[in-house]
Amino acid sequence: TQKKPLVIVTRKLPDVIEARMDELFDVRLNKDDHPMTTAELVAAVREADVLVPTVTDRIDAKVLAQVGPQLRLIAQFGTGVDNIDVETARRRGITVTNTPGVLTEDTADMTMALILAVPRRLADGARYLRDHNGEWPGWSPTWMLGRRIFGKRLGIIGMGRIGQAVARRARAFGLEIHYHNRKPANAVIEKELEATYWESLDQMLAKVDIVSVNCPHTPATYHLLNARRLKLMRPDSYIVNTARGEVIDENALARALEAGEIAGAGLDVFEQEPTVNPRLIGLDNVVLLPHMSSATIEGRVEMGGKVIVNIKTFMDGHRPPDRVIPAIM
Ligand code: 8YV
Repeated sequence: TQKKPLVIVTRKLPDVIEARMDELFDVRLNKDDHPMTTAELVAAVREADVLVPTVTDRIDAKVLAQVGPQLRLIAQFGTGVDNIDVETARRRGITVTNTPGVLTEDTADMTMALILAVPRRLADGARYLRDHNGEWPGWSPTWMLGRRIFGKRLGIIGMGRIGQAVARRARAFGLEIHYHNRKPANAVIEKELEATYWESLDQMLAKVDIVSVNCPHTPATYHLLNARRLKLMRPDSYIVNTARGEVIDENALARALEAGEIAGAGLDVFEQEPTVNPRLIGLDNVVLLPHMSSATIEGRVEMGGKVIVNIKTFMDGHRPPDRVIPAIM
């Protein structure tokens, strides 16, 4: 019988997934679930046939310079692969896969939750009751007023799977859909969503009430929302980000929020995770979440299932379903 491939998993995965992996592969698990240090990562890539990393593992050119000749596959547990230098991996003959699709709806749900929570001050109200031990002055005509969602304009940056799933939800809440993307979505999608395409992000930003970031982090989207672009947004507008912190210049955003140049923000992702910019913590008009948009039990099990299929298909000598093609810049 063929020797089973050594699969090194960098974080603790759902039990059912670990058990299944154990049957199929010679698997080395990270039982105590600590984020791997660079030294541990280097040791892992020297030995593994397959590495299963997550968003918390930086697999850059330095780490890839140390890989052993047996490493042929990096099967990311996650959809975004901005933690991996995919181009360098390709040049070293290493295939990279990810887990697209299975976290689309969960991420879109959390995006919608933030779109509702920030303008309607959901966290503000909840925090008030908690901080005041359940005591409050009682109803008042002018207390805890937020802004209406219905009828407003939503500007989605990145109309991929997640952007489209956000648009579908937002339509049910009476939002008008606008979007910016490298290219227009196909006609069927545009028609279904009655979405307006903006080739110019600058023009869209000046027009919409809520901006939602749903694009990947790539060299082309790094600090896409920089100080200049944030200034184009209206002072009564909001921004939500469930994609990657790096797409927004976080210091510029904190400044704009402090100055009242933007009304509020809902952020599930940050530039220097797990660190949250301290300037954001102090602001009342922001809702901050610890990167949990895809955090459902169902989603994590399906992500693990995809990782297993990708490894198995690759080991059987076929092209894995979720191979990541390095972007042509
Ligand atoms: C994943 C994510 O859970 O899939 C992504 O891109 O950001 C997450 O929600 C994480 O990446 C796990 O690696």
